[in-house]
Amino acid sequence: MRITEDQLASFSSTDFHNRSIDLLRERFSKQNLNFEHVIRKIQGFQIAIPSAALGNGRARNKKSRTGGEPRNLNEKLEDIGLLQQLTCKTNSVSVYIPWDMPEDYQEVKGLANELNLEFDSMNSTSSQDQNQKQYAKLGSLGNPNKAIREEAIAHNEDVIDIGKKLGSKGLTVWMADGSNFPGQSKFRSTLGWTEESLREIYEFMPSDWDLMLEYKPYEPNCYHTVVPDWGTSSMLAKRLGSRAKVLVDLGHHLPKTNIEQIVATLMYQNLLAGFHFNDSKYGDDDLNPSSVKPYQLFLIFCELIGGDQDGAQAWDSISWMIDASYNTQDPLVDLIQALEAITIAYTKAMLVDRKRLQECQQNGEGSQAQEILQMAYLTDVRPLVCEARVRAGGAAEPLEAYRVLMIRNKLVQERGVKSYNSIF
Ligand code: RM4
Ligand code: MN
Ligand code: MN
Repeated sequence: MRITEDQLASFSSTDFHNRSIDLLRERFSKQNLNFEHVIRKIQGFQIAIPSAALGNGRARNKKSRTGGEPRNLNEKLEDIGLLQQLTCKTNSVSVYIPWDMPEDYQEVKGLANELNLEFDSMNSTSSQDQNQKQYAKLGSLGNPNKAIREEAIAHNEDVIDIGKKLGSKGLTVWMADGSNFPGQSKFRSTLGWTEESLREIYEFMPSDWDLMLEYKPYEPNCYHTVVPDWGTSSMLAKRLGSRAKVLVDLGHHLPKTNIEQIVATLMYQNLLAGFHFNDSKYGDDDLNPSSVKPYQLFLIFCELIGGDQDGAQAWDSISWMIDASYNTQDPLVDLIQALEAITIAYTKAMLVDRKRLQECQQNGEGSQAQEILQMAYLTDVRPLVCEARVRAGGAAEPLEAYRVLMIRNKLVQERGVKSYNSIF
């Protein structure tokens, strides 16, 4: 289904919105910030949706079916099309293989074109619940058994071939490899095999592709993970070559880790591939971005903007994707909230008075630096995000529009109550 322009326009901004914008304009001129520039930046910021997030799917959590779920990649594209119409915040899909195999390439590409959607990086899969049964014990690309490693390499090469046909330009690799008992696995050997396998995949990639390597401290293995942290991931990326970089999934850190510092350090080396946005309380919880630690997300964006402005690593070289799991609620509602939350964090970070902050940093001023950050963080930027969206043709309040237009009901009518992608 598609939403008509009239329907979108019926959710227009209110008087309250206009007054809030006037106040923000005043604040901008006091701070010497260019209002139009910020609006343009918000509009330009686009976040990819993972094909795996559009149904009540994904491993780990229990599922409660919403109904009207997309049954194949085409229907997933249609869902992202709806999100884009409402929010103007997502113009691409990141496809997981084998979960979302394209059936008819011409048809999929034609549909994406019609919906103005692009294909972001491709994702291979490597854990035991994802169709490759023999990885279960000792992993995929780092498995001691050469035949299994070769199968895992071939899987990644297949994913690249599929991505080439779709017009993607990157491969994201997350490895579930590791072990559960001390002594079960020889650390150096597994790491070496992993590097060799990754090198084959890297060399197989077209020259205009990037390889993005995730890291994660534990799960599914509880004793040792082959690529547990950003240090190991960046070491491997550097050894592979300049088109390999480190992907930061916000849920892949032990509690209390300073993720904003990791981001700064990666940018320092031009090694930041991009993000998988989500939030977490304990581990890889796949909660919605900003639902638990919104200040952390704000601080991460402060580093991203700073790193770009200082010339460490260009903003445009970084890719943005949501990687959260929607099992208990309507995934489209969660995704609208996620897109909004990420954009809010980014917008707040643009309001930081960087000149004054730099002076504080030069003199080691803690409390003033804190005040500067809080001033930006505590500003309600929702009217700015709304203004940018409405000007781009989206709905003033996407969630309200989604509910009032009864989009889920219509999808249920179209696709049925029990519709879903059977691979989960
Ligand atoms: C992992 C990681 C990957 C995702 C899998 C399903 O924790 O976040 O990006 O593809 O989960
Ligand atoms: Mn991830
Ligand atoms: Mn994850």
